[in-house]
Amino acid sequence: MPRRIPVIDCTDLYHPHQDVGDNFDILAPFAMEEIDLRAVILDVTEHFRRLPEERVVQNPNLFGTDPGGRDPGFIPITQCNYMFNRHVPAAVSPFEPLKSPEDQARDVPDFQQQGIELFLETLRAAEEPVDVLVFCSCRTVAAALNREPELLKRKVRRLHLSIGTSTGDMFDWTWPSKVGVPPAPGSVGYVDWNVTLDPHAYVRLLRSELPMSLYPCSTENGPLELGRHNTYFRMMSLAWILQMQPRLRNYLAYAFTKSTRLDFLRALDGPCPPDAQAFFKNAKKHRVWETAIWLEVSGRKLVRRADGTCRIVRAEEMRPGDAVVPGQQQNCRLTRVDDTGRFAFELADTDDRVTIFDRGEDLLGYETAASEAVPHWYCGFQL
Ligand SMILES: [Ca+2]
Repeated sequence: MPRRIPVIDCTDLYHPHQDVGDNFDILAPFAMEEIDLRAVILDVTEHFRRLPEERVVQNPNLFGTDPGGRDPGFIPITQCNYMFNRHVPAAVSPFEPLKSPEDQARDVPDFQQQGIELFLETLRAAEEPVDVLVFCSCRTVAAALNREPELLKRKVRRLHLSIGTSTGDMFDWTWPSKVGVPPAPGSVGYVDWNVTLDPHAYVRLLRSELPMSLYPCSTENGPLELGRHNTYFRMMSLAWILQMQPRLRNYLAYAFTKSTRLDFLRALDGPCPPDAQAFFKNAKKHRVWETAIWLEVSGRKLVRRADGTCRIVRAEEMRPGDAVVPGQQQNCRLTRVDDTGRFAFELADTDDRVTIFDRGEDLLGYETAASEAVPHWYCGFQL
């Protein structure tokens, strides 16, 4: 058994889901035996808890039509702990954005400080530096950094930020009021969703001295465009989920169909509900931003085999003739970070303190490979 990689996973995982991709993605660190998942920070934004008529402040950059009525994803995390027989702790972030990049969030209710405390406690207890993955806002990590900068300097091996916009001249441009997100393709200067959730927090981390790998979600045209430096790809079918290990399949059925069953652990046993079977058979699209991060952290590779099939494999599973599909981190230098979370970068040869995802120019090749390999990877997950 190789060294297990200690990880803290920050995710805006909700129940019922806001982006079901987070419910989908959290299976990966539980399932990969080389990943030692030490804690989950549930990133919560009050906007998505409230019903539309309850929202005092309308942020035009977040879905105004979002139905709200959800809570942090304790149910999916409990389901994962139950299925994988683990006791990974989870705690919530503050519910509102930081008020400045220096904010320590000490004025929020105690309940909402638990994520920051869990994050700091997990680092203190770690015998070696930890990889910190952020698939949401940077609120908890930034507040923790503001509280204990020396601790993070010693105990964070690297930040992996699945956030941001990869390209474009986006500076000195402000949102017109009443512009919804995501804006139509072609609109100028899209600021990524996870940045919008908490701009000060992202700016704080970008301007910090911590080692970090950047995995932008969006291009300047939005989150649903394939670009050289963003991680997005589409899967065109979910029928393969019906081939997964039955409990894992039922977990995804519960999440995707927003099941209202109160016996949320028993719901993982037994056959797949008919409505979920129909949903998976008919689903035509699933959006993914997270795979590149897990490949980087685990050291696994996305390969195209000699026979043309694409798989996610461990280094020792590589075969002669396997070609690694481009999608690695490249050293870079941040040349500008503005107060809204926009950044500019240039690729650099030497310093690897900051790196950025780079999948080259064959964007459809990456999507084809990833959308074939991820289902095989997930169907191999065992309990
Ligand atoms: Ca997310």
